[in-house]
Amino acid sequence: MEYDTIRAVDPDVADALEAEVERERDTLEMIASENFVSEAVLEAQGSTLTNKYAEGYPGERYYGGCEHIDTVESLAIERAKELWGAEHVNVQPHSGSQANMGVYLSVLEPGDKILSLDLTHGGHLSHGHKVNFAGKLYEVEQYEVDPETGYLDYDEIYAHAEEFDPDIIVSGYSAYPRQVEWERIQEAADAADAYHLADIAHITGLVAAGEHPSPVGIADFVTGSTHKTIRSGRGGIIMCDEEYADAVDTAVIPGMQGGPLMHNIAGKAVGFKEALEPEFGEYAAQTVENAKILAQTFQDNGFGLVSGGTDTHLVLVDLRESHEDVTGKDAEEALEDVGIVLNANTVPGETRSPFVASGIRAGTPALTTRGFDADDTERVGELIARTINHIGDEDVKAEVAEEVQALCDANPLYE
Ligand code: DSN
Repeated sequence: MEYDTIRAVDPDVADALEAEVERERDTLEMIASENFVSEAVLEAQGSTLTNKYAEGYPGERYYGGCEHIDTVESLAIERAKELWGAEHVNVQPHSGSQANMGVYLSVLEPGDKILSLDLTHGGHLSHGHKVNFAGKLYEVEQYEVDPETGYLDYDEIYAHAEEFDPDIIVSGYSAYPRQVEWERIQEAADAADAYHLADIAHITGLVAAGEHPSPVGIADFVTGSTHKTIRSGRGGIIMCDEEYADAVDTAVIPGMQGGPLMHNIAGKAVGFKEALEPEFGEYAAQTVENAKILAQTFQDNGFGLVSGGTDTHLVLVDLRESHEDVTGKDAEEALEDVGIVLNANTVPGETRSPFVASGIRAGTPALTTRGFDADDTERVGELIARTINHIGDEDVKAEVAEEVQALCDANPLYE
């Protein structure tokens, strides 16, 4: 069999792949859930493991020829245990949403009750939004952040849990800039005799590095994405105590997924090895420091922030406080025009549609991976503020775009 390059086989896709590398190089990537994996992780994900079916788990597969697959999956599991300290780990979920589905299927019946944070307050679709499987299969009530402070109101969550009597409480969020007090959520779960799922999708890397307190050992289940702050192969992960191991593993396969994406699991194994190196701790600390600098720069430029700042890798700007007529979408588009990529985001008390939204969410994981330090990040914050303050001004747009390119050139990516 002869092999050809993508360029030879499919120039259209080759063009798009090359254009994407250029786009990643020449823009400031500030979507809080994105990151840049190493070339070693890319190599693992592009490997022949994509060819292999391996339903089952290491040592117990439904297919032959799994000896190398077993090595890779076992390494991913052992490294994950070392990173997060969990008793049991399942690295097969195809995504963070799939990880949450695996947990629900392991301990809930259709019609059971979920208590989770509202999407517009920082939650996630898979925590029970009505358009999502979780909202269709289960009875869901949602808590909100305190409208005055933007912080979680743990007393309110406790009272809500006592009243609603949920079967599971979901903590862990997609747009919450503050540290989560896992014990306080656990108290509410205990009061309702409910399970507690902590979804650390966004902060897997921060938790592994000790930059955010860990819910492992507090919550019954911890789920995450493996390509966000932890910067490994794409997908999801479930962690739990040994007592739930069989229920979780059975829920994932045969309960919900077929063959594991072994090329992605190889990427997880490689990324987890990288995250066990001391440099990863420095990276995670710099990611949080950069987010704090970004928050301060926004505030110095008159922008309002949900919760007034950040403890994590992301900042949530409430544009209503400074720019009544600029929507999140307006800001997202103006920023993309100058080469700064982030997303419009709903904010607590949102009155616009989620496609338009009144806020923007900005994250520092990807910029920090490419080497952005405190000074670079302050400059980025100023460029964002300048762009939003001068939407429609072509001179400002050209000046900012030039500075964005200079920052990208000074911090090269995938050379
Ligand atoms: N899409 C992710 C995020 O941006 O937060 C969540 O799945």
